Amino acid sequence: MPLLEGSVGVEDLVLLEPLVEESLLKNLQLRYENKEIYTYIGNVVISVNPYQQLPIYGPEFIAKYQDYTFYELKPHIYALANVAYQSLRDRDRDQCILITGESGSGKTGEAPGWGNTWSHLWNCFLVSLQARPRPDPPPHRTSFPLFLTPRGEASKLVMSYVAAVCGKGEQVNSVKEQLLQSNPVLEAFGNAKTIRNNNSSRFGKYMDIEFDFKGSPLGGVITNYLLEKSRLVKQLKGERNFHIFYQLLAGADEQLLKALKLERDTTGYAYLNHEVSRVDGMDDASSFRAVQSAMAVIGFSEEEIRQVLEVTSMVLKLGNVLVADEFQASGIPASGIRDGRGVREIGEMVGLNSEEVERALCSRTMETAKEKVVTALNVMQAQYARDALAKNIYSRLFDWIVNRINESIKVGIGEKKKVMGVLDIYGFEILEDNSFEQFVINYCNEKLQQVFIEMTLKEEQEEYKREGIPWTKVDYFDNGIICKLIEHNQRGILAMLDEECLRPGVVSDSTFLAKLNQLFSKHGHYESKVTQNAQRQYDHTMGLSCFRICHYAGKVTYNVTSFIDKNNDLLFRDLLQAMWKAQHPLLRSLFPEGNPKQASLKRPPTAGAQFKSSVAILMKNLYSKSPNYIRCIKPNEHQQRGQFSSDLVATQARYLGLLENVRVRRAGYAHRQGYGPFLERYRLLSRSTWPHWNGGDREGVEKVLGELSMSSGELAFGKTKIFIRSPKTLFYLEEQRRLRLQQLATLIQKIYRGWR
Ligand code: AD9
Ligand code: MG
Repeated sequence: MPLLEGSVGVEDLVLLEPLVEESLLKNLQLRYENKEIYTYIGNVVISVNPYQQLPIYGPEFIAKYQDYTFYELKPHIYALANVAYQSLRDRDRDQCILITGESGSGKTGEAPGWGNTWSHLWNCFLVSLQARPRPDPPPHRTSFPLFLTPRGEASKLVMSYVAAVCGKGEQVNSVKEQLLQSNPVLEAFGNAKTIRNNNSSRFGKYMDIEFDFKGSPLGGVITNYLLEKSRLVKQLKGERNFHIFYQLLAGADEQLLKALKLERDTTGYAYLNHEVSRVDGMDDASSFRAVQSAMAVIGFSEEEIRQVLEVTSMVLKLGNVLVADEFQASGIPASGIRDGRGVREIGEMVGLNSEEVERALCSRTMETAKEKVVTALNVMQAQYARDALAKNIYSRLFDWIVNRINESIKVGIGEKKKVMGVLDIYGFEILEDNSFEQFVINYCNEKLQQVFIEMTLKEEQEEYKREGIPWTKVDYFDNGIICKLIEHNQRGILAMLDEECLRPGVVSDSTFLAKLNQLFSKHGHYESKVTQNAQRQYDHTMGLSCFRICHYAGKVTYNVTSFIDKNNDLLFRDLLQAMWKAQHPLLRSLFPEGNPKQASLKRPPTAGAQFKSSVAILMKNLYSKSPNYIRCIKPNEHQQRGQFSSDLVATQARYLGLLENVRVRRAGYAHRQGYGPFLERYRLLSRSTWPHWNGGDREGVEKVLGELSMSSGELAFGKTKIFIRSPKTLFYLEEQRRLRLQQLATLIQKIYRGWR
């Protein structure tokens, strides 16, 4: 199947010839233009966002993909979901599906009536549980002569399993419903309109879906990563705050608005960007009702929903708390709340003394062993404290919501379960100005790349072992050195950052950078102005406050400004204690460390340390499962159908390591297929197996390949599969098959004419 003019390109990039970036892009483009948005690299699915509804989804398609093996139908995520699900159910192997790609590439978001990777996967799992008769032959086989339709072996396993599932349908349905309804809730609180995507997930999500031994869903566990809380207090031009604020203001009835002390008009709120309050195609008011009912389905009580909305509205109102200059009697600048109404309303809603809130916002208490010293904050510091408080409350609320959902969907201890993990996480990021957030996101991607290479190789190795075929060593770029540069416990960049955050004395972003420059001056993957100058390299693009890391996907320059602050992520103790004193049960529960009795002198872990440990847990989790990959690609910057920007796709292909992926896949045996499907496809090439063959599948394949006089080094006969080393051999087989089909078609026409 080489790339042919007028064709739709190769379905599997393993078959690409020649294997270079240009041909890879051309192939994806050709397919995209033909509305073929999915392409394989072996068992990896590449998905290019179509930005239009394609008629390739829904129960019929799911049913079709359930009935055929991976390579029998056109590439599709249903095929991947099906393999993962069957492997989980029938081979008892826990699975994980890793969906990566940059913002807007099609990992999660939901447009009305459209689809996306996450929701298609979901539908696929859920429909997998419904019985249906075996469908007609697959669509892209219908042009084949009739006698080439696949054998009709109905899967007894599936049927017996489905029968069992149907027996306790009600319970299964309620679990499915709860799992499904977690999406609108998380999206309301964790998604926002950005310039790149109207419904962008501003957090990473990993969800373990747990099944019983028969494959029925039991429940799940969601883990969230790094909510972009800076969005809460400031949004870029053309972007919005998290959806929930707009949904609440548009959808709440008058009574609720009054209870929450809110005005409907979004322009009245400092934390909401005034130039965009509405998003095309999004109905905030009806989304609000959907979120409320989703929360109810998940099991939030009315009281809990009310409290969540109260805290949400408190955060919104905090943004309107005006801090103004004041002067102490001594003339030292201080700050005070200008219009006390906002603080009073907040106080009334969450049961807080407004004077206490004002004190906590405008001053800071330093405690030593002997005394307490209260210092006044100036306006800048007080505004900073207010915003820090709002961000802190919101991100804790988000964590609380995730935990609350988990409580509802968790599976009882002791129940034996099989697990399907689905990871939807931000892809590699290179922005114009890269900060701490990009640094940790890219660190996570570096780790995922490591998992990807190691697991792909491991998976290959295991498959060879299973099939009794000798393993050939594969050379690849090991990015362990970059991971170590960032995460090494004593000498990694994150450790250095923590050390600087904890060091007494004057610390700043520049002392942190100086430390890095000293430590990594000779590191092959680290650069800065200082290390460049030392090597007499003069690079005008490198700023004085920057360092650069040569990631596996490319070089990224990070500006260290605010690294210390963002890593510290500290909230003054006065604010913690004030929140804990609230009579509002939910708000109070978000700040347990505000309880003076529980306040420990131990510092809470830094943002970097927390992220590193959650990445470590994620990696451990992924390593314990069989991986399945969906690599999402955004074809253009304008969210437009039909546009394919080669430059943009080239960058993403590099970040996703697609060429490396194809190389690894091709290094051993480029192609493998079960004997049954292989024989079905090629048996017309041998007189022994065509038109009738009564022997076993493996002997049949031996006969076909024997007659074609293949070189023995090209093939390996595994226990259940045939392995083909080079793509050329497969091209040859395909070509022979095409010629033979032509011959047969001509023959049929002749016979048909003869009959007439
Ligand atoms: V982000 O990292 O959360 O900012 P995602 O999740 O990668 O990003 P998303 O799934 O939100 O992107 O997709 C963006 C938009 O593309 C969706 O809102 C849909 O309008 C559109 N989309 C994505 N996938 C498909 C699809 N398979 N068919 C049709 C799609 N439209
Ligand atoms: Mg998303």
